[in-house]
Amino acid sequence: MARVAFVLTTCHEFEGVKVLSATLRQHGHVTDAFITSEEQDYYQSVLDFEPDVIGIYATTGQEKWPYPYIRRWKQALPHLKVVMGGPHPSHDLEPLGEVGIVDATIKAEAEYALLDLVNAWESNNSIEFIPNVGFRDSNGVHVQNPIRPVVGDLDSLPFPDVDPFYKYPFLRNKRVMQVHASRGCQNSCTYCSVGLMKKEWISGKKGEKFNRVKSVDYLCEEMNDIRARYPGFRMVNFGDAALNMESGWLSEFADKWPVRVGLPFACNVNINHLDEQDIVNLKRAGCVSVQFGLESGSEHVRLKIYKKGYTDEVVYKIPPLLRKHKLTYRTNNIMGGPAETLDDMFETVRVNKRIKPNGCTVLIYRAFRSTVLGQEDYALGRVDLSRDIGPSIQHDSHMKRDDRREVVNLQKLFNIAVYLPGGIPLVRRLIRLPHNRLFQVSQLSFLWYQHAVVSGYGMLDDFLLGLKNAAQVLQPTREQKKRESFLDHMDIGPDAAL
Ligand code: B12
Ligand code: SF4
Repeated sequence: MARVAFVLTTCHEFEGVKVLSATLRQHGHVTDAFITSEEQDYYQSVLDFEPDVIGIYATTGQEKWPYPYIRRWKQALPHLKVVMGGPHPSHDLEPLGEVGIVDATIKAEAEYALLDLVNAWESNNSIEFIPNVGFRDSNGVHVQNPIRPVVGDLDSLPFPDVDPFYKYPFLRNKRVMQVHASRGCQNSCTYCSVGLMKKEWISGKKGEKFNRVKSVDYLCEEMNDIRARYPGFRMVNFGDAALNMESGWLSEFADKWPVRVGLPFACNVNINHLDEQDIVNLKRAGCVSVQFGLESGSEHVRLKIYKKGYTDEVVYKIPPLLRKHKLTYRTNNIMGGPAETLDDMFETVRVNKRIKPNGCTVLIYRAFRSTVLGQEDYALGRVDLSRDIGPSIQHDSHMKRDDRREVVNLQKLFNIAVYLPGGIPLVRRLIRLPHNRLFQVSQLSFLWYQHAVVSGYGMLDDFLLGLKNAAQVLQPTREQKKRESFLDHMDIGPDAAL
């Protein structure tokens, strides 16, 4: 029996960690998760747990924050092993360069790889042949083992383990519970890691699928298992790329969810695969709000650069149907992608005005090496390597652009341009001004209202969540130190509704 501590700096219930924890517990190990904002003395809390293994979940840019803690934990617990998983080490073995800190990485889905690794460390066996694992060989060379197939049947996994998260009063007492019904995505947008995941994680063998859904029965049982212990939740937010992942699933869901669970919910949808009957089913099931990625108002940028797959026809067809069935909807938008001009970005404003969403989330384009477009950006020298903008896609651009100031300001003032009468000419002038806090406060206010009221997450919960992640999500970078702001630290994933 090993003791495994997951260390996290974002105040959120992580589906990946929940499932890893459940799998380890199912096999006799002891697990817990530690969120920086929720602990009085983070170092001591983890130390008191006496872990044998520390697991770090890392997106790119968010891998280094626990290193100073780990140095101290390793001094106090000389046998301690550290593994890093998640999107960053799945595409980059660079963390293995942190000799004395990271002992191994895991690429892709980690349920059984982590179990094998923990078992091997516990019994002092070699980790060299464990599929998915990355390690330093005896010459110090970084080796990535081939990966095993992704979990084929999500129902074969134990229910995600919420206890390590709901031990925290803030997470268990908030209004909205975070849940996942699926893995994968129908799209392969070039700015998102999903495209390369599909290529690298799926061998092409018959029966192997990247897009998978939990059965409706499993999902309802999972929910009722959680609610039996944590009855306070008033609403569910599905973090999936799209709840309409598999044809036919929504109809069964609409039959069973209201009877067996009965909580209202918000979710993301894929508008290419959404028809009126799906919208009726969503409504019937208790959906109150959906979110989808428009990303760019320019059809050229959306289809050719981002390969989003949504034509203008679809973009204009779905919103009236959502309004007809009284579902509120929010769009996700990106500012400052490669080949996108300021006029294209104002086209994104205009399309939003036309399709009348109840809210617009706006992120700044960031080139990740784990994406098709990001790799192209680095190869073609479009990224300003001298700029350290931290991991966020909320506050600044690291692209080489002459109009960077305008792009960053437009992201902050986007909602004013969309919702204020005469907003576009006003914002066209304002974006030439230096960055300032007023612009950030404006963005924050819209975001807060849209999350809290439109999507139903609750004013106080949403405010507190923002504050917690403001303090804890990111390590300050050189530039953040210069102009630290609450908004920069809001934690919003692309197409992942908060
Ligand atoms: C839901 C979601 C969110 C949610 C929840 C966060 C989360 N990561 O779970 C919220 C809204 C909070 C969010 C925020 C952000 N997100 Co987000 N998010 C997603 C999304 C859509 C699904 C993630 C998910 O739950 N999948 C289902 C679970 C079961 O899979 P999983 O999390 O990958 O976990 C498996 C493995 O990764 C691994 N694993 C997970 N944890 C651990 C831990 C250890 C120790 C080990 C060994 C393995 C391991 O095993 C798990 C089970 O198989 C993905 C896109 C995608 N489809 O993957 C983007 C994605 C992860 N997000 C991304 C980004 C950029 C962000 C933000 C940085 C955005 C920002 N604010 O600037 C923040 C970062 C916050 C954070 N700490 O994660 C990027 C990461 C890209 C990269 N290369 O780093 C992704 C890949 C989308 C993209 N643009 O490509 N996000
Ligand atoms: S951005 Fe969203 S829709 Fe596009 S591939 Fe990623 S998860 Fe899917």
